[in-house]
Amino acid sequence: MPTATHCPYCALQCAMTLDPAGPGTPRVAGRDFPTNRGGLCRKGWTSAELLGHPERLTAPLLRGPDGELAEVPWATALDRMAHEFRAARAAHGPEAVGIFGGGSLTNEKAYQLGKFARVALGTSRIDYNGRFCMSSAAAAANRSLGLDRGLPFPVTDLDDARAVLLLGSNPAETMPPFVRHLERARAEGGLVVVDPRRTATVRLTEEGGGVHLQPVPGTDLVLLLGLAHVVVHDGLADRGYLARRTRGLETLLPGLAAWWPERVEQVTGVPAERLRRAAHLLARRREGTYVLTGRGVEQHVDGTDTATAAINLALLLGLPGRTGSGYGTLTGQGNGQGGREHGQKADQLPGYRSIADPAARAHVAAVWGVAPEDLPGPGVPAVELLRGLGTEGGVRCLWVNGSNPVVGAPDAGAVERGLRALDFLVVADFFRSETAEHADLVLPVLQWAEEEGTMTSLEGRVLRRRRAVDPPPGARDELWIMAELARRLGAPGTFDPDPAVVRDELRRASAGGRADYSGITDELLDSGAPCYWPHPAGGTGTPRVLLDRFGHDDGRAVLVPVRPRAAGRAADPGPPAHRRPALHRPGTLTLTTGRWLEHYQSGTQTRRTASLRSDRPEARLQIHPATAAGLGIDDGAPVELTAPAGTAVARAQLSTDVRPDTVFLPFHFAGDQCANRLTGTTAVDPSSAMPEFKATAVTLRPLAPDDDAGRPAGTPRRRSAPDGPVPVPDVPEARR
Ligand SMILES: Nc1nc2c(c(=O)[nH]1)N[C@H]1C(S)=C(S)[C@@H](COP(=O)(O)OP(=O)(O)OC[C@H]3O[C@@H](n4cnc5c(=O)[nH]c(N)nc54)[C@H](O)[C@@H]3O)O[C@H]1N2
Ligand SMILES: Nc1nc2c(c(=O)[nH]1)N[C@H]1C(S)=C(S)[C@@H](COP(=O)(O)OP(=O)(O)OC[C@H]3O[C@@H](n4cnc5c(=O)[nH]c(N)nc54)[C@H](O)[C@@H]3O)O[C@H]1N2
Ligand code: SF4
Ligand SMILES: [Mo]
Repeated sequence: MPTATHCPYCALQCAMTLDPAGPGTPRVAGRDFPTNRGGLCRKGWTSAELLGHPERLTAPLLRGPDGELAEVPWATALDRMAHEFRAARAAHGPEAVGIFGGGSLTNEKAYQLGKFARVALGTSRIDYNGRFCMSSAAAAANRSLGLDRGLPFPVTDLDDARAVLLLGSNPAETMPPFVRHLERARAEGGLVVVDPRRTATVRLTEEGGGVHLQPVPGTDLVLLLGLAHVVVHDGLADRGYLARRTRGLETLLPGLAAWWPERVEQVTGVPAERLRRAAHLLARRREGTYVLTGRGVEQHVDGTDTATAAINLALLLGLPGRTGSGYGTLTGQGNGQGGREHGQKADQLPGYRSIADPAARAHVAAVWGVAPEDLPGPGVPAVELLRGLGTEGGVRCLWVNGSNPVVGAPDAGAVERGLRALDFLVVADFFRSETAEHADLVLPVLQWAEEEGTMTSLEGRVLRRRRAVDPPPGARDELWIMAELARRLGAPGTFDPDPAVVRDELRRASAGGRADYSGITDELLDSGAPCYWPHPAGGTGTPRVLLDRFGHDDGRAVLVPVRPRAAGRAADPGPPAHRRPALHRPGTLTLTTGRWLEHYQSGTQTRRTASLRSDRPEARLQIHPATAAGLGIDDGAPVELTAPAGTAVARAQLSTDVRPDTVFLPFHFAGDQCANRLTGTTAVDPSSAMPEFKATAVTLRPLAPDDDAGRPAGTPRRRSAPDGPVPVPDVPEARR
């Protein structure tokens, strides 16, 4: 019998059916659903290949005295894990035990993981890979709009859009079926894309007569101030809306005055005329205009302020909280939305509640059957948690569940050193990821099609993930693992292995919170009715969540003035201080990173998918031909990239689609092709703790072909990064 479910990968959560009948891989078919209308991308089509993959883990692996991982029975594995948790706690206190979760986990698992950390381990040290994803967008939306729901309206609202500003987002590769919703805007010449590269999304835009703005990476805040400047100074702002629905206009305007388009051009490289044209286009189509952000503008050390500037622009145009226009951000991971609502983020409790709020603590503690004062306070964000691994006062015993930080986290070389310094590392995954290779204990878990649960998609809609096939013998569900561990640790409260029971508890824990799921019953989910949060018990769901009022107490949105951080410095004899430093240091280029269509994230999954791997077997460094010529780099030749954090190697792919001062490397590859060996953690966004993924100063050096000869793709040239003191990188002033 075919089972109706959703794709395991991104937040679009395309609907599919899985038919396990017959030999071999279950058959995948697209299923009609508002977000994907039967469409799937290559990752979705090939997703079922991994279910019966030969490298699938089917027994726990424990590192033996010989240093090798070897299969052990589950009871041995769980006894050992509980023993190590207890030992670390006894020797160093509860904060020495930590959990690193992920945005691919179901709501039930994310919820239980947060509860497990606080109740069974008594630690505040839990955070997750979503910190590297949408934390800046979330911080900005909370601050300006009083609510963080990726899209506060259904995706299908975009079908009627006549103009869409896409900021640092490349959905033609990262969410292909989503692009259909932009068709009207595209055909009417209403797409405006801001990206330092001419991407597949930019090509679509150009074909429709839309506008591509191609800034220097990391200068989006200035670009957005420039757009807002034009809107205000050309009389395009919606004064009536601003008076009715916002506050703070008077604090915003002075900061815009100085950013006239010609000045913005000097900083961003975007021609002043194009900027004006874009602003007027967005204002002219006001009734059908949307502003959407992606990781390209958010994954910066000023990501929160940049997302705030995008919201300010949308508010000046009068877009958010109305039907037929709006602001939103495109959630990334399959459950990127639900994953941040239910408690695996260091500062949050279920229902998008703050762990520092006494009322929230009392409510959740009552559901969990513990005393509020027994719940730990806020923990530390991902970068800080990873930086402290194995140190005095840091985490000594870590459980990674749903992430591959050796590839996906910034300063991946330092992450590897941290993992090696741990007393004990447990990794739960269905494959031996690069992080699992460092583990003392590996726990084999279920894949999406083998489990039951719910996911919350990019539009805040809760969806059923259904079991379509039987798991391989030996793999176990994380809810069962947590139940077994809780019992061994003598944890208070209940840890039920049944997802339906956990879901019911999640509903109660979320009741009254911002992300209230209490009315989203199993019956409602099964009926196929759209279930958008907030959905209080006895009430209805909320597809358009900001229509009547914004999330702040007075119902208004706040115009928060933001400015380039270093721009206020005293007159600088050199180039403008707010320019990204990479550009002013002779010989350096700006490295930006991101995604290809064929691979997903750290690549654990898609690098094991035969057709995707054969099409995209290794990393390629996108570089402008003029830049390459200047450095003596030929197309296809190996190049070494060096940044303060480390080095990486990739073959060059010459392309005029990237700015000459910028190079692009996908982050899907491991070993010395790992882009995150170059990204640093010396600075993070002060509001969201987002590291800098999208603008790193690098130098390039062509490698002699035989430097690279005989080395299969992705094999480290050293087995590991050198040990010893970590050199303090030279961080330019503007980035501190
Ligand atoms: N194929 C595929 N799809 C995915 C994923 C995947 O790994 N692979 N991951 C999913 C997840 S978790 C996420 S978060 C989403 C991310 O989806 P996107 O946000 O679309 O993905 P990225 O490629 O990280 O970044 C988008 C664009 O930002 C541009 N960019 C880089 N630096 C800058 C800058 O400084 N300013 C501006 N304006 N643009 C910049 C890049 O050139 C890139 O084209 O994709 C989801 N979908
Ligand atoms: N340079 C650079 N770095 C980036 C980004 C970038 O644009 N540039 N983007 C960032 C973003 S947006 C994101 S979201 C992160 C992602 O960063 P990672 O966490 O490194 O990425 P994933 O590959 O999704 O890792 C998930 C791991 O968990 C496993 N897994 C999947 N589902 C489950 C499950 O249900 N249970 C368990 N136990 N395991 C599971 C997978 O097999 C995989 O090994 O990367 C960030 N890193
Ligand atoms: S767009 Fe996202 S959800 Fe849809 S098939 Fe592709 S990876 Fe899966
Ligand atoms: Mo993400």
